[in-house]
Amino acid sequence: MNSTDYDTHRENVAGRSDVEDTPELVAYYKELERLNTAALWTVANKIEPWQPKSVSVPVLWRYQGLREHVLRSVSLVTPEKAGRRVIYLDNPGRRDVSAAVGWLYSGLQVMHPGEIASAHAHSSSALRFIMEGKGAYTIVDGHKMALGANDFVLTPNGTWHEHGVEADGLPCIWQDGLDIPLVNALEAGFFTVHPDLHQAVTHPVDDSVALWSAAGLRPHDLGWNKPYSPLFKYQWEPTYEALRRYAAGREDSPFDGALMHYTNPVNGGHVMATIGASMQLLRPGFVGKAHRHTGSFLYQVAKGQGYSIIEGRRFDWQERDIFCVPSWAWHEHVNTSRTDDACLFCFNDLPVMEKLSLYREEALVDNGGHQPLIAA
Ligand code: 1HN
Repeated sequence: MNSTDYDTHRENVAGRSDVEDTPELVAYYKELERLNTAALWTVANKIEPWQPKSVSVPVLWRYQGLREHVLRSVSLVTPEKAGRRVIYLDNPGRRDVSAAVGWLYSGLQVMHPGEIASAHAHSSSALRFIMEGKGAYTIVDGHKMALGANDFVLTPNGTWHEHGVEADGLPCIWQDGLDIPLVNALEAGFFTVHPDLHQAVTHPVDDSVALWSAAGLRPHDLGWNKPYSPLFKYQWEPTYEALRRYAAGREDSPFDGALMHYTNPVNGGHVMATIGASMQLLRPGFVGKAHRHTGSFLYQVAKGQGYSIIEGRRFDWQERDIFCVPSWAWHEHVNTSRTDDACLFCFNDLPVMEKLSLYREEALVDNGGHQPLIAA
């Protein structure tokens, strides 16, 4: 009963539990169970794996195909009835916790011009990455932000937030990312609906960008001691420009090309306490090598086309596709275009892994640093 499928090469070595069932032991286990106890050696190999073995499956969600289903929800439910009109990404290995990968949730939210989704707050941290449309906005604690394609916006833990699309806009779709599965696993989830259902806009539109994203400068007389970034919106144009300059000024990382983290301008750290985010640029023809690390990662293709090999399987992607890399999964990225950059937006649980001292990383050394492909 102790055999596990964790690592067949290293199974049953000295120091690991290896107790065969006998009628006496089975009877003993039953008695222990009645006392709400159990013998550690019956579960030790399972709860102490040699290395992380994610139950999340590598998945590519192709936007083409999914998009029409997301749009169809508009005629089926209203934001008022649904709360949020979202089609979420349901990893086959994580259906029990509604996660897209690991302890991260993600979904595609759609709103039509003139629609508004009411204000609420929760102890989950959330982010949005805008996929298409015109006129989308989010209000966070009275700060309204206008949102365009590839803009990245925060709605941190505890903040009032609501979304809408201006009446003269176009249908909008964005990706939501939340740590709800993690917060639920920690049994720390609270949720409150705003007493007026909507917030007053109490600051100039996009003021967080005006105040907090000046070129390396920080306001003298504005204090900030909250555990998340005071800059709520990271716009695409300056992000892409920064990446291009970064890529031009140095050699690529063999694994990630040019990768930059979105940061809290106050301390240079992650944007929120539990979720980090990055954008990376793969120059034309970039062929990355394989590595693996702890943490769960969801990528959206912000620009370009290529493929990633994840745990020996190739996933071909194009703009707006989303894919996940589970913890400790081998992965390598390739930009198949000879002329254009590819950009991958990513959000992840790195702040959690780092704070808990659980981050580990390893490069693949065999086979020239590339994974052998597993036959489909
Ligand atoms: C939420 O607050 C939003 O604010 C979207 O748009 C998806 C999924 C679960 C819990 C809260 C939003 C969510 C969510």
